[in-house]
Amino acid sequence: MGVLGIGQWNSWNRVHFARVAVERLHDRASGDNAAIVVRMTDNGFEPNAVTVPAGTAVRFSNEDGVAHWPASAPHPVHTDYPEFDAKRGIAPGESYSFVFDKVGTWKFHDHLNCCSNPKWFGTVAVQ
Ligand SMILES: [Cu+2]
Repeated sequence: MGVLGIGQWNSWNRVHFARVAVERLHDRASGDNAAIVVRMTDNGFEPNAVTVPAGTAVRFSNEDGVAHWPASAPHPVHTDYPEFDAKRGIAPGESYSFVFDKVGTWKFHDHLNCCSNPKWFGTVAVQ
């Protein structure tokens, strides 16, 4: 039918919310007060679009096997929001946090894997 049974949905939900809880615990443990986590995995940025209030830290967490470099549009100059630029590749297991103070919709990309694959693009909407 293409529609998830309630059992499957509950199971997905449990896994999803457990993961969010673990990320929040990790933030507290590491002293990083990021409220929002964007994971960098083999699937690209997950999620690839987030909406946050101004003043929110977003943590780009590298859970992939190779380095990634989040930076604002446009490639290669990153002038839309120059401060939003990791300025280096973030190694596997490391993360880059940035506090978004400027209201707007900020496109970003992985500077090291730009720009043929859509999975390495995303947006942060700051309200
Ligand atoms: Cu770039």
